[in-house]
Amino acid sequence: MTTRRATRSREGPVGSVGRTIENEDRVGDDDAQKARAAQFAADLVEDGMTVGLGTGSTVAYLLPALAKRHLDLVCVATSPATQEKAEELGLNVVDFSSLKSLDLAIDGADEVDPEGWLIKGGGGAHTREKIVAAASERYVVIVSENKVVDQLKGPVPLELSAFGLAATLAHLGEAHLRSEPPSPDGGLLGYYDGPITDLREVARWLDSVPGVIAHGLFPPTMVTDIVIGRDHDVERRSPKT
Ligand code: DER
Repeated sequence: MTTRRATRSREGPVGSVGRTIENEDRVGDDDAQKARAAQFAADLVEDGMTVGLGTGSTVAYLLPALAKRHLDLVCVATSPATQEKAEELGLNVVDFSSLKSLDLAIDGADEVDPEGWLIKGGGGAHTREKIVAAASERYVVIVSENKVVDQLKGPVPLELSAFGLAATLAHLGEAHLRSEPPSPDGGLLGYYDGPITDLREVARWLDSVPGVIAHGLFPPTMVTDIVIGRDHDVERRSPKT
């Protein structure tokens, strides 16, 4: 079987939730790797925890693995799709408006570099994912090995305010809108297409543009564990902070 490249589609994550770890032999290599990483992360969760649930095709393997543990958890979801699936599986999902912090969050990523910088947001949920990551004591990133790169390539997902959109795009220069519906919070989804050689500088600059609600560069300081699913095992890395 061939290993597929990472995709940036909003389709798939929810649809693939039915693929469980038991039938991983029947799915592609990267799916089996995602399932393995997801199972490893699900086993890190302890009874009584508050847990942030990410979005995407890797998290789609996490949800059933977590539900099967029948733990007493309070979960928050980073997207309506995750919320719907988690609730279907019997996980207790609450609104993320009153919890001040979370014990643990688990999420996928589009790209992971050797320092632990991430690109996220291929699924359009990076604003909520970043809020959840920042509120979590421990942030575990689960990926198949094709997500691990020597250098982040981009483009960098953006969520943009509709107000002043033309001015924001002009300010960003190399950026474009995605032909996708807005985020659940009403922001427009786009990509920053410019060079991202100096990640700290690009992240700082994108943070400084008022019309950018959030961008998909997540620094290593936000990440506590990177769990890489491989063909026969998982590798757990700590980011270089
Ligand atoms: O959209 C996102 O941020 C997702 O978490 C993405 O980064 C990972 O999605 P995947 O597990 O479907 O590759």
